[in-house]
Amino acid sequence: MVEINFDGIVGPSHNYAGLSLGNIASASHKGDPSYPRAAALQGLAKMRGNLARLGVQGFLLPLPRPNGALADRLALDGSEDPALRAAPWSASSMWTANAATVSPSPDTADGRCHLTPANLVTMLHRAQEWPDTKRQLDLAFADTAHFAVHDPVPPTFGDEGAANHMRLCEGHGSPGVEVFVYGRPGGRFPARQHEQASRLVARAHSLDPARCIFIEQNPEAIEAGAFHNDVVAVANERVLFTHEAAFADRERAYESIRSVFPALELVEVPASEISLLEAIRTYLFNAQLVTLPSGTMALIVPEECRESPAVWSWCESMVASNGPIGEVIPVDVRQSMANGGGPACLRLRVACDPSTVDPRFLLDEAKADRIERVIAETWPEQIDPADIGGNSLAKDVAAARHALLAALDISELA
Ligand code: SUG
Repeated sequence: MVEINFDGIVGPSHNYAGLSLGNIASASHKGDPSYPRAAALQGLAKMRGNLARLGVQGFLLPLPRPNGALADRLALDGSEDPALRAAPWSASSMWTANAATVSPSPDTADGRCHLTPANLVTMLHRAQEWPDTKRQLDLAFADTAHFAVHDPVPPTFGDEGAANHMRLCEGHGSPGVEVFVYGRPGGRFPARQHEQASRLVARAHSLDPARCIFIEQNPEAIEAGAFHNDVVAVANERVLFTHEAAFADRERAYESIRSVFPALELVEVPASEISLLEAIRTYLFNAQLVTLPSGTMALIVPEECRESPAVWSWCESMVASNGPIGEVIPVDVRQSMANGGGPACLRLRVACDPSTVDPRFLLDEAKADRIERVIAETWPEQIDPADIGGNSLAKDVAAARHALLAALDISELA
């Protein structure tokens, strides 16, 4: 059993429409031209790097866009807010950390890996994702002897998937402690993950209640732009890497984890070293914390971290300190970052036996070459805000996705 990262391939309609209230990067890049081809190639380069490092890598495909059914329901006639017009075009499914919450087999009562697609109800452009996401999860994890794919949490209770969920364990194949982090509404920005949604997912996945922990996000962190907990904390095996301002009551949060998982190794970054705003600007915590085959733990961070003197010098001293995180590896995912999606947003972690997954969703070098060729030939080079809604772009975007499905032989999703 290994941990597989399923990265979302950045879709051909990737654009900056400023759709996510409370996501500082999305708001500040609203109206900028986007570069879908470059964005998808950046994501693919990250996948190739991790395939080489970890020996296994999965992917999920872009969803059909523009979403004609949603466009019809919005009664678009040109008089609407441009944000409404842009919603059916969003490539937001690239951030697969929001595709589902995953509980691997050692944690569940029936010994299967359980996945619940996130309803993403807080944001219109994201709420359209789950039916197509579920279709894809049903296909990739079709082996019902090993996987159970649930229906999403019913609306009202917002659920944002793995971005608000962490798992602590001795190794990916050992029983884990699952940590669910929710926000309380009432602040300037929406609290996207509801406590009842987290509790419902834990029950649906038949987790041992004694090994589930529910923690409130710090309202100050949400206010500062941490719209998901994975913007300020990440866990891998025994390690929790977190900003000190991530949780509403940090001492109690750490204590409640330690009480069921005494082996916890906490790496906490104080605000005096890296301010909450700098952590959110650079996305230091939206990193992939992975165990390399050598046993060393590596933190895969956005390039933006290397450019920040405060963040980079902290990383350098962390590596020198002989702590649990032995390496920091920057990657360039700038096109995604400009919409608030770092290396961790772009991947969904599934701990399982790779032979139980539909092999069409697993990457190898030859497949990466094929994907790269399709992107280079068919993904739009640039999208300007005025292009959104146009027929010719709609045709190009749909044709590009179909070319990818054909190249990967996944016609079920056409
Ligand atoms: O939901 N951005 C995404 C970013 C998701 C990041 N994921 C995690 N933290 N796991 C969001 O806010 C921006 C779309 C736009 O503005 O066009 C957007 O949806």
